[in-house]
Amino acid sequence: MSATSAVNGNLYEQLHQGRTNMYKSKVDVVLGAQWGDEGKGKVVDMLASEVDIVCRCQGGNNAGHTVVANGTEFDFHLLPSGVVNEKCISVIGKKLINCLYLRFIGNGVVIHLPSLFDEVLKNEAKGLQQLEHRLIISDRAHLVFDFHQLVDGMQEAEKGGKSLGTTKKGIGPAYSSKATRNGIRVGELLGDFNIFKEKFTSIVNTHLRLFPNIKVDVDAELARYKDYVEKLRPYVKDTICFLHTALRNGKTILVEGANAAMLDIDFGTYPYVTSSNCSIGGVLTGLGLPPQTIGEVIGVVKAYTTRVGDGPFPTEQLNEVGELLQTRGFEIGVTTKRKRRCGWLDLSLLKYTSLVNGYTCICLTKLDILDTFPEIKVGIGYKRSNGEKLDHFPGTISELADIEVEYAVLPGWQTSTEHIRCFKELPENAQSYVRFMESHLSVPVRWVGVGKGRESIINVH
Ligand code: 2SA
Ligand code: GDP
Ligand code: MG
Repeated sequence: MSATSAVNGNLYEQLHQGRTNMYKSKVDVVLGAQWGDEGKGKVVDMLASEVDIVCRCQGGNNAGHTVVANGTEFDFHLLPSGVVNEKCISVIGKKLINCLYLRFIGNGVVIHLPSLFDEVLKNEAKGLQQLEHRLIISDRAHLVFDFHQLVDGMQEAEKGGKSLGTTKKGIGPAYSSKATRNGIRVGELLGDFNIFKEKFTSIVNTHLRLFPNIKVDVDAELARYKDYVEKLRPYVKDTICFLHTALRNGKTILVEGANAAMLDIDFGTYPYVTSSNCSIGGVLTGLGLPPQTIGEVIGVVKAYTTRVGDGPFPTEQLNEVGELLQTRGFEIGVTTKRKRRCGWLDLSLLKYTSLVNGYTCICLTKLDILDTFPEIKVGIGYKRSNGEKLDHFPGTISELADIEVEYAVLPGWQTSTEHIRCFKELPENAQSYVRFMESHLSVPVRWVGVGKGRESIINVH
């Protein structure tokens, strides 16, 4: 029956009219479009100088985001990237702190406290100041304990040749505890310590039943966590109200996605994925934001493809091309120091992650790494071994094992692009490479990265 009547008119049309917007600003999002390490840290740092609050919404210290500012290299794992922003004025409590933006760890993140405090100390030693006034942690974020990390290592060892290649930072086991409702949140550590003690003992016992070989000194751990309580307290807030108030007051917010769409627990190459939603959905659930608050969705795409850890990788080059990409691109994991696997750009994969994330623009990084190649291949389609063309990204590992990649071969430019700052000054073949990708994805490329530093960026439009 139609919802149109003489009295009420078309109810469906009315539903879409007269929407009010209570927010003065939007949340812009930076997301990894491949298997991670696309250069999200650099993009966040580049944009952070214009924003008030930078947020992490998922993942933990499995992430490794590099920022090179004024010749100093910073690596961030749990802290959102970005170095120093002299512009912004942030309201903290009732004080106005003039200078440095807020870093925000949302409810969707899993936090290993010893690593967080190490990271804070390390960055303070490198010159980042006043983190205690500028870091806000959600009371709903879950804790990663050392035993989660032991279990991560043990699960990997048990899988033998079929391991996932995790970072062994305890991410999967911590999200498992969350999903089975045995996890412990930051807010619970700051509450009644006897309740924390009870919950901690119980969660350890659960893990000992499943993994009798792990060693956990419960008393020593409890003493360690008791020490963290007062250290942690100044950072912890109800982050949901805080963010919504900031949006109503017109504060600018940038979200730094960790990992990447192809590592998303739902949309990635399951089970060779991480344990969180690293695509746009994780931004909403990991910070408590409604969809209408989202502004730009910036997909960060490396000019070729890399993957660290195991799992399918259709355009991987297990040959001198892959080796050259690895060495020229210094493709080494920031967290685990593992060599990253390398291959050509894969547009089938990017079309898929673009569907899921809805990129409004792209930042293409590491174009300079392709500078020496006489010809460059780009994956433009998949077909099955029986010749059938695929119009979607396969959902299972066995289907992925059966695909062949169709390539377009583009001419290289064989000139250094590192010093170039204007799109029109890029060699013609480099411009064509960018335009080729843009036209296949129907998403504008807004920036092109040609070096590690903040300054090594070309504004395309
Ligand atoms: P986990 O530890 O449970 O999240 O691992 C599951 C899969 O997710 C991959 N993964 C990553 N891939 C790329 N970069 C990541 N961060 C580090 C970096 C990685 C490093 O920035 O370089 O240092 O090795 C990251 N974190 C997780 C992981 O390889 C597994 O395939
Ligand atoms: P993230 O996890 O996405 O933040 O990326 P990582 O920091 O793990 O890895 C990206 C690496 O590429 C870092 O070493 C960056 O300094 C570097 N990088 C980022 N953009 C560029 C670029 O345009 N050119 C070059 N040569 N290096 C870049
Ligand atoms: Mg990384």
